[in-house]
Amino acid sequence: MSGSWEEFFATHLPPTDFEDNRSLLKEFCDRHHQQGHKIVLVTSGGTTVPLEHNTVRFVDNFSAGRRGAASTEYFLEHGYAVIFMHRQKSLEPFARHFSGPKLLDMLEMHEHGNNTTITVKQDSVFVLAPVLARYQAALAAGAILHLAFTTVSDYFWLLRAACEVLAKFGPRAVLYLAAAVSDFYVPKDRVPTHKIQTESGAPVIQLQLVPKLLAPLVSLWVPNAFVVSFKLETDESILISKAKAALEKYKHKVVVANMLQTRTQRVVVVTRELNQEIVLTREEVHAGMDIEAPIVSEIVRLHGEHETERGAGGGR
Ligand code: PAZ
Repeated sequence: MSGSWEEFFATHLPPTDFEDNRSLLKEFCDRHHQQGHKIVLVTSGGTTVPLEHNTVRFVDNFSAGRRGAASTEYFLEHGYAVIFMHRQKSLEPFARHFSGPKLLDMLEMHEHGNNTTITVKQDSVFVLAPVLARYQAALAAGAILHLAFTTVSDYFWLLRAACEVLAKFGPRAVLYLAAAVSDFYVPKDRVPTHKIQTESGAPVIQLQLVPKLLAPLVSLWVPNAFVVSFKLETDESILISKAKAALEKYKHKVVVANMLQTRTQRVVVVTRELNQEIVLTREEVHAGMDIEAPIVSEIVRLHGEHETERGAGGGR
């Protein structure tokens, strides 16, 4: 039991907004289940590992949440209901197109005496309008649920709660686990309550391995769902062997393998049968094309095959 996922849940309290999120998940999933929709859980962004309970410092990682935010938009286009489970303040679908000053640059202000109006610059309308239309359509259809996490423990609790409500979708559910979840954490009993002080010198912080939730997720929580995990490496020579080893170990369907530096231009979709490379050309990169469009198309195709294998309509 030591170091196991059961121990992790037994020793870490759920986040304070957990019950609210559980209700939102239940309402969202019940509605889409009744309507016979396909559903995908997209996880996105990095997790933190707090070094203090009253957290001033934490261990974090590079993930911006671009993969999850962009993929969500493409799953919506393919008609899926999407649970977008993301790191607080990471990129979000639709809004990602206007991060930083981009949105402000599209606006102009007009002063008329005491009245001020703000309009979109004429040459920005063609950029803003299609994104706004897709955003409003997703909202009007109630097709997207946003849930936020920060720490690795928050992520664990939310992921398990999402699986509880997704199980009834059987093979109609996709889990697209693009978040960069920390592999290490500081066990709760070794996290000091208050800000670590400098007087006693540099702290020695012993990290422990995070239990791999993919094991219970695939075998116990959502055994019929179509599970896609992601594998990030910085050494190309081990990328595909690690992806294959994950498929072998956890027995899920697909690993999307990517390298840190080239993750927006090249991925390999690894299944038991095939390694399929998806690469954007230089022109496509310059034109601002998202690699997530072809990734999601391929996942949707493979999900269709999975549904057929497991019996269409299963879990309804
Ligand atoms: O979030 P982002 O768009 O900056 O990066 C995406 C990614 C590299 C985090 C994702 O594609 C991925 O590989 N996630 C899993 C990382 C891992 O645990 O190996």
